[in-house]
Amino acid sequence: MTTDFLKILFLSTSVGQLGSGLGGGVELTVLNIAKELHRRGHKIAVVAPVGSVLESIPVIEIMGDLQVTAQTQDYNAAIVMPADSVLANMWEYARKVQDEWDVIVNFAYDWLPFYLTPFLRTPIAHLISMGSLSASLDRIAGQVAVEFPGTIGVHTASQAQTFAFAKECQLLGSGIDLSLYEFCSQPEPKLAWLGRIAPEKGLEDAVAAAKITGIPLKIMGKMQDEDYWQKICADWPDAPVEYLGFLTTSQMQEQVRQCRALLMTPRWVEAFGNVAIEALACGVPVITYERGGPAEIVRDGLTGFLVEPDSVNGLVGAIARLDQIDRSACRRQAEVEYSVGGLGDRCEHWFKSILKLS
Ligand code: HBI
Repeated sequence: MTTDFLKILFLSTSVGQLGSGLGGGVELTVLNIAKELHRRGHKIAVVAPVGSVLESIPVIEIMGDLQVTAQTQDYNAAIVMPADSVLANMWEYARKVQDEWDVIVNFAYDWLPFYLTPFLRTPIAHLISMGSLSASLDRIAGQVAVEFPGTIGVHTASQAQTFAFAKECQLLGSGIDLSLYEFCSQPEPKLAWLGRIAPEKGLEDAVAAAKITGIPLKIMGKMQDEDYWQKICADWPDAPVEYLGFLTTSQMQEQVRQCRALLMTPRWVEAFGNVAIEALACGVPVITYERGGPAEIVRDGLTGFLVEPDSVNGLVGAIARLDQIDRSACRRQAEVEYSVGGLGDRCEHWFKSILKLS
């Protein structure tokens, strides 16, 4: 192995095909890290469920049944492995080809990849994409954090703090290709909400704020929990909201850039909140509950507002103060702190430290 160029095998999330939106922020993270490291000359391949697409990055498609999503399970639920588990099949493939790769990077938030770590020869880097959700993952990841120091990566300090092994975690932040997001200085009188339509994202609060302020809310993201969406529509029949679907990055930013602000209403400790930096990159201020990753991203009063968690009135109060925000400061923060180049630097350093090359 030359220390300049690494051969890196990515193992994707196991809950959906890359490109389906079921993998939430991890899909964008896998794409951005893979593209940036490939651009730098590293050899990259991504192992993912069949049907996955990742622009020009080579994808090894694996058959099998998708994993149950961790956030729908109880904290003490037993580990669920479908009979023909795509996750198990992905790791069977990785075990077979491991000697062709310098490092394997796991993006799945599941017990199996952590359990398998001591059984493989090739070093494994685990990028944990959510805060603590299950006793089984907390326990097995804690064992890997002790046995393989430095191999656990997370996005933010508040995400790390949800785990007992917080101090063992590498903080990676996140990053996006800023050239894909066009700055807008003159917004229209509307608000945006982005994310998987699911209970942990607290969409109902953003709908309530739209109803109170009378400002139209544009909702974009994967329709993950239809019943949850139907209940919001039933509870708020005349709120000025419109669901625009699960859009491509280009289509999404075309909509978001025209908005006065992005509302983020996480009920859980959002590990990062890629949608926050996507909005900032368009010059769009972010109004977010002061909880988890987004609270570490938004500069209160400068690039958006931090609001008391679960306070709809707090959202309404922040919306009334949006004229205080200089939209170019939002774009500048994305450029300084959340470029894909910075993310690439942090990942390169992480992988090389695991391989004891730096
Ligand atoms: N659940 N079991 C499981 N495995 C994952 O990889 C996973 C998940 N839930 C959500 C998820 N990944 C991603 O949407 C988030 O990490 C962003």
